[in-house]
Amino acid sequence: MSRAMQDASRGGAARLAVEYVHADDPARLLDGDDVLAVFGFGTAAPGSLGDPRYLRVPLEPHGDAPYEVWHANAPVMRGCDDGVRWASDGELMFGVIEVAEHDGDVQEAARAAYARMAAFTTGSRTPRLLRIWNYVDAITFGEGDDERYRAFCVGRAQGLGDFDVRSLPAATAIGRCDGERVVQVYWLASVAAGTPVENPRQVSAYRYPRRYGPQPPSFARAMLPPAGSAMPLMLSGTAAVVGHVSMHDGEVLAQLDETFNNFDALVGAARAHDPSLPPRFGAGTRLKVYVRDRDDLALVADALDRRFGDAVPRLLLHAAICRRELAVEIDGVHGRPAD
Ligand code: 3EB
Repeated sequence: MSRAMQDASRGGAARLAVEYVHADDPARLLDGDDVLAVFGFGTAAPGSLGDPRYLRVPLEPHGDAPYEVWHANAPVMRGCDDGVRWASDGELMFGVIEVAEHDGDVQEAARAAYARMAAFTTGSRTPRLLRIWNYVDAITFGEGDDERYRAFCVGRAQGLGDFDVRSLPAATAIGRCDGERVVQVYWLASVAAGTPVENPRQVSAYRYPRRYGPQPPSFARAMLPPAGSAMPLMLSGTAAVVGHVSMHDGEVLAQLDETFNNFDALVGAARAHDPSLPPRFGAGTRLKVYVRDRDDLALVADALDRRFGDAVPRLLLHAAICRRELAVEIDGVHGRPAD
């Protein structure tokens, strides 16, 4: 059977629901046998709960942070293999790998993380990468092609090996602010392939011109889930980039508006494939909002309150964006309210 026929025959059973939940005892969030992953944010969250489904993301939240919980189909299996911590329900896999940099060599740490992830997922029942998150310390440190984000992009592409840019996963690459030189990569993979979506207002990142570095960033702007699955659209980290150019340098609120203009275009492109997706963000949307300057967090929170009120669950995090002039970036998921 061809890969495509296998995908078609197996696809459709995947389920993913993303929730933001307040909890005094996060260990209880792991009780459900449909729980694929739980994320805690910042120093107030536990570093480990002795379960590979739990991950602390080292970004400080603004205000009282919820935990992020991914529900899939029960039962979820889990394990640790050669540095990969994983959980899977047979349709979807959550995986995480953390690689310490030696002497600040972020390129080599990224290469090693991606090579391990690629080998692990390719050899699993869930070989199709849908979505990847990357957390890298001091992401805009260094000048020109020595900038750490550019070195990360080189190592990422090396670790992926031979790849077709048209099947790259959606992604976020964001700067942690805790001084730990550890490349943290976590991902969602599936049995059946999703459909990558590009943004008509933006040049595809994998086609960025040379001025942004020797290796264009390897990601799709969004990923539609496998056909027939009960999963939201997965939105990559999105900022005030129009074409390939950063807009509104120094104006965080103008960048926020531009980011939502980009999301309107991206959701529009996704709706051409799946018209049942709501055209606007709402109760089936979850947003993670990354803000570079701590002093801008309250300003951005207020602007989001004015834009959405209580209609869109969201989480604000203090994090460095991979271009210095970008003050805000947002990623998330977008689906029908019942998803
Ligand atoms: C941009 O539009 C902003 O390198 O994986 C967003 C999402 C960005 C993912 C990545 C980078 C990445 O270019 C930066």
